[in-house]
Amino acid sequence: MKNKLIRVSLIGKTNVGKSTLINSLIGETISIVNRKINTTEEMIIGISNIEDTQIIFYDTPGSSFLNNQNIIKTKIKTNLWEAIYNSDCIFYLIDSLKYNFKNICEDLEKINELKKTIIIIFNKMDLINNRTILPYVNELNNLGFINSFFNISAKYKKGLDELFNFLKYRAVKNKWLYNNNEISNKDDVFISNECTRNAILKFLHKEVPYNLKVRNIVFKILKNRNLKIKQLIELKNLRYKPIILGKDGKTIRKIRMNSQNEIAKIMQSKVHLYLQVVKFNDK
Ligand SMILES: Nc1nc2c(ncn2[C@@H]2O[C@H](COP(=O)(O)OP(=O)(O)OP(=O)(O)O)[C@@H](O)[C@H]2O)c(=O)[nH]1
Ligand SMILES: [Mg+2]
Repeated sequence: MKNKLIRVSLIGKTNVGKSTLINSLIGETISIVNRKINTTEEMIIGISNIEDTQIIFYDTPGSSFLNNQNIIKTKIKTNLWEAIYNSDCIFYLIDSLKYNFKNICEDLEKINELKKTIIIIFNKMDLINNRTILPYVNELNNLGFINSFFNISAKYKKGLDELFNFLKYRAVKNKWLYNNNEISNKDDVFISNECTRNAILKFLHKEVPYNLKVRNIVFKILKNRNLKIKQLIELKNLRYKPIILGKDGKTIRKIRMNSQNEIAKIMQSKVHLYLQVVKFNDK
C-alpha cells in the first residue's frame, strides 16, 4: 500500500553539504556538489520510497537568501520559501566545523515563523570529535523550538539510517505525489548541464561562473549506446569569453573533459560532449 508521505526541506548556509546529503539519501547524483559557495541555484527534488512511505526531499540554494532584504523577489528566494512552505519538516544543516550561533539563529527564527518541525543536522562529523558539538546542541536546544538533533557525515553516508527511521516514523497518511520509479524532478539533460556548470565553477574563479547559463541543444543516444551531447555556454557578457576559452583553448578543454567524465560516470555510458561559448540568446 502506498499511503504515507512526508516532505522535507534541506536548508542551511551555502557549503554545509545539502546537495551532498540529497545525493547520499537518494543514492544517485541528482544535485551537483562543489567547494565553492552558492553551487545550487534551482530547487531540486529527490524522492525515496520505503515500503508504504514516500519521502520527498527538497535541496535548496544556501539560506543566505532567506533573510537578504536586498533581494525582494528572485527565483532563488521564491524557490527557497516554496520548499519551506511545502514541507512537513525542515532539516536544518550545520557545518560542524563552522558553527556560529548568531548566524544560525537568524535563519532558524525566520523559518520558525512558519511553525514547521525543525530538525538540526550536524554534518561533516567525519572531521570533528562528537563531544565538540555538545555545547552547540545545548545552546540550540534552549531556543525551545528544535524538535531533534542528528549527527551525520553526508559525504561518507554515516548516520543516514537514523534520518530515514525518523522520517518513516513521522510520515502521515497521504497519497504519494510521485510514481514508484521517479527519483528526481530533474532529468538527464538538466544533470548533464549542471556537470558543465560545475566544471566551470571548478576551473574559473570569481564572478564568471555566476554569470552564465548552460543550455543543451543535442542529447542523443547513439546506436552503440554512447551519448552525444551538445551544450551552449551562454554568457551575459562576452568579455568573459576569453577567460572561459583560456590560452589556446586550454581552459575550455579542461572544462569539457571534466564535465564529460562526470556525465559518463553518472549516466554510466561513454559520452561525447561538445561545448560552444555564445552570447546569451545567440542561436
Ligand atoms: N568532510 C566532509 N565534507 C563534506 C560533507 N558533506 C559535504 N562535504 C563537502 O562540502 C562541500 C560543499 O558541499 P555541497 O553539498 O555542495 O554544499 P551545499 O550546502 O549544497 O552548498 P550550496 O549549494 O552552495 O548551498 C563539498 O566540497 C563537499 O564535498 C561531509 O559529510 N564531510
Ligand atoms: Mg547545493
